[in-house]
Formats: sequence, structure tokens, C-alpha cells
Amino acid sequence: MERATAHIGVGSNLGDKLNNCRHSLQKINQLPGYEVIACSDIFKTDPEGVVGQDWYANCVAEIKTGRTPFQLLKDLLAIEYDMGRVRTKRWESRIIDLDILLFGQAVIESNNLTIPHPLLHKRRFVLEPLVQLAPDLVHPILNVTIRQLFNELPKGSSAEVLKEET
Ligand code: A4P
Ligand code: MG
Repeated sequence: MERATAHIGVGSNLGDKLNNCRHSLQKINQLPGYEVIACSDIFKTDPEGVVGQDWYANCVAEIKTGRTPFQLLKDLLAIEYDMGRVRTKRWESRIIDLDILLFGQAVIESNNLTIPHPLLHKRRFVLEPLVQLAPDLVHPILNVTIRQLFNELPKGSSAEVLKEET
């Protein structure tokens, strides 16, 4: 069966942040129909768009899957739930957040799923890990590479690497 390549944004700012990121990727890899191909370094990042929150651990994983984007979303939400994420309001602190950044060249705009992720191109905490894995990948709506998006970010300091991928 034809398998698509997708990129998942992983974030945690509660509990054992590094292990939460790693554990969520193990869980994806264990699901039938999914294979984690690569993971970026894990970065220590300042919260963006929110004030008064603790720092985040962020990374990006590349996966291969024969599942649909909607099935992937369902499976990621189930992993977040299994790991104990409780939702009360948007952008609250979280044990684990799994966002679908890209799913091949798919463009989807539905009530519960937007691909590419609508804030991908604006966020250093997404582009810095993503550029490690897929610098030449072309954003299906903006038609520019991830490297270009990363280089065009407003000036900001690079995040500290918490864990290098070996
Ligand atoms: N949804 C729509 N499109 C997608 C997609 N491409 N991937 C829907 C995943 N979900 C998608 O998400 C709410 C709903 O979005 C899902 O049920 C799904 O149907 P959520 O995870 O419950 O809510 P959220 O994460 O609080 O909101 P949102 O909009 O996903 O926020 P983000 O984009 O996750 O941003 N700063 C740093 N340094 N690092 C971070 O990781 N994260 C955020 C939250 C803010 N600041 C941050 C970080
Ligand atoms: Mg989210």
C-alpha cells in the first residue's frame, strides 16, 4: 500500500517534559499502520503566544503511514488522552501536544482538522526542529521550502538543544 510521509509537532510543558516527548513517539511507533522514521533534536523553548507558562520541550517527528489524516488525528488525540492530557481551555499547559504539521502535500480545511498546521510557518519552535528533518520540503500552500520559512523568521535566538538525536 502507498504510504504517506507526515510530520508531527510534539510539545510538552508539564511533568517530565523530555520523557513525555519520547514516550509519545514510542506510542505512535507501536500503533499498527505507523512507523516513526526520524526525530529532530529536542529543544528547550520559551512559550510563544502565552504568558506565565513554564518552558516547553519541542521536537518534530517524521512518520510513514498508510492511514488517512483523519485517522491519524484520532490516533494522536487518543495518545494525548492516554498520557493524561486534560483539556480545559485552549493553549493551557500540557503534558503532551501532538499536532499534524504536514501530511505529504495534502491540503485539508475541515472543522476539526487543518493541514498544513495554520501556524507552522510562524513558529520558531516548529521550524527549528522541522528544518533538521526536511529542509527541502515544499509547503503545499506557501510554495516555499521549510529552509526558506525558517530563514525568514523574525530574528530570534536559537533554542537550546536538550537532547541530540543519536
Ligand atoms: N486540529 C486542527 N488541525 C489540527 C492539526 N493539524 N493537528 C484540531 C492537530 N490538531 C488539529 O487542539 C484543538 C483541536 O485542534 C484538536 O482537537 C483538533 O481537532 P488541542 O491540541 O486540543 O488545543 P491546543 O493545542 O491548545 O490548541 P492549538 O490551536 O493546537 O495550539 P497549538 O498550535 O498546539 O499551540 N510555545 C512553545 N514554545 N511550544 C509549544 O509547543 N504550543 C502552543 C499551543 C502555544 N505555545 C507554545 C507551544
Ligand atoms: Mg495542539
